[in-house]
Amino acid sequence: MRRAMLPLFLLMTGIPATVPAQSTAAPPIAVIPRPAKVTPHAGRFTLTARTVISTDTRSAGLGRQLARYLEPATGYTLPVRRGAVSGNRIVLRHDASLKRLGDEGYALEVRPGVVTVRAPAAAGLFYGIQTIRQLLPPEILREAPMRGVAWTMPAVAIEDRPRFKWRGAHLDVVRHFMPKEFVKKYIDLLALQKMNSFHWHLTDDQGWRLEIRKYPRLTSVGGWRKETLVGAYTSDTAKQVFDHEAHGGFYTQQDVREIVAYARARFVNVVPEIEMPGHAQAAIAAYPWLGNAGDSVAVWTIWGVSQNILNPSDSTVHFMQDVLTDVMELFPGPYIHVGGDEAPKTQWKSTPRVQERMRALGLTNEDALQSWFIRQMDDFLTARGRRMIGWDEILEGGLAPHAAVMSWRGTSGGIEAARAGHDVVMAPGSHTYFDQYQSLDHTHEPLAIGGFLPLDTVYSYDPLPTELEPRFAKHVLGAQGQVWTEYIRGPKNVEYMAYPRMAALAEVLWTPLGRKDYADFRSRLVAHLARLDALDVNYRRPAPLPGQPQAGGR
Ligand code: TNX
Repeated sequence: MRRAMLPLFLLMTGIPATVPAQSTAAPPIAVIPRPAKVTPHAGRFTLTARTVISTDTRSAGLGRQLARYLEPATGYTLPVRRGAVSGNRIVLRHDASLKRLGDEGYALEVRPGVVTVRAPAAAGLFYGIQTIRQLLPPEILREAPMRGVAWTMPAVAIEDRPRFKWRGAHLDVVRHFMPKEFVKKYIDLLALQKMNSFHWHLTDDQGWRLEIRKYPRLTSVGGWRKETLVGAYTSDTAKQVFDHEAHGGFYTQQDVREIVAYARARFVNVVPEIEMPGHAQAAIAAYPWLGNAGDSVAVWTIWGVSQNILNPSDSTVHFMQDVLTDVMELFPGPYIHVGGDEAPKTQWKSTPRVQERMRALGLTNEDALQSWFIRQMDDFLTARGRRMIGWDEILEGGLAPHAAVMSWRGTSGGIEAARAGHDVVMAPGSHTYFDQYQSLDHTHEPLAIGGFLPLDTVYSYDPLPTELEPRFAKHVLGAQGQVWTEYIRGPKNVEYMAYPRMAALAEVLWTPLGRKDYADFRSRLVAHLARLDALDVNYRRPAPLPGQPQAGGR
């Protein structure tokens, strides 16, 4: 019944994209995000079966990665050799003299016969490789051999480095579970666009998706919900219709190790999110003593903000710290996200045990109690060399200086946090919530949560708020795009909501402010959409700009 409500084209999942015609409208250097400095030259480089990849000792692994990227579509198994080689070649070299380009910057020279990528660090070489993938025809990204394509790139000199260091994308795998293989594809796309942070929303009211060894019920019970609300949310229970289908799934620790290693090989850091004290009903369903209500609750089957939140007892604190112990073992990155958003205090107010606890801790209100709870996690993580990050509500009631803040309720939380000396990741709903509609005409769009966030609005975003005093700017690490999946039921729908908006955000985060230009982005997007076609990404075709032909290969 619920499926019948969707436009037909969304049901056509799994159908491979048609081979795009070689784009004619795209400019020759159609790289997204736009590089900091581009100097075109005459001539072209041609990749052949005899091209050799030449590396230094440290970049041998990246050389093999480049060879693996190029092999499926070309059918060439390019040799990777250490040291100097002659003939048609792609050269990867660490170069300390390019320190000014920073840890992620690179210099790329494409000349007839020779391509050279130089960078002061491995991440820069990796990004140079991503640029090479984009300078070649879009078909290079296909998984099957492509006959009759000339594998050439325009001669050019590029010097490039990112504007922001946190270039992120979030994915909610709770409201709808996303298979491991898709998570990898999602990460691959981020890397192609030089994004480097994947925020994995793993727990919430509607499910717990991460295996924790000590607490198996988190996944055996918390990993599944009985059914799911159909259609748009209504608070009128008489009008709520359910699909009567169990929904769930979780990632084993082995799955997580695999994904983290996969991301790491693509210079993407994985930030796991374990929600507390709110958005935790699935954990309470698995272990009812974590809650306040006494009687057991089920994994939630509707959307919104649940009243069931964790109790602030010592045993609950220890339980969540145990969870974080497994999380730290699985996720080696510096940041651990503890949620902290939307924790209604109704139950804490009406539960005598919680009120007693509050008084015993010398706290005057429930916000201070939440702050205390979060502090227990911060101390725990900080003592183990990690950094806590949470949604901007963690600012309310005070926050340890080391903690970082993700600003979602507009940018004011982020500004306040930066002024107070906290590092901040901007994630305002107004510009970075990709669960919103991409058109005002909803009749041709899949059901979404609401709102309207078109491509040009995403592109217009500047993570550095004009009202923030320059001396605090260093605290703005960057921004990220959110994909909440209440109304996004699977991979193809995720792609539809995330693309091409994620490509616009990638440019917001990488390209120097002075080089941002929406019309120019749109002309490069033509080639980029052909890349997404080659990768079988179910993007939403953007509305044509006035006076321009329809973009995209489909
Ligand atoms: C608010 S943003 C939430 C999520 C929802 C989202 C829907 C945030 C920290 N919490 O639980 O999925 O809105 O847009």
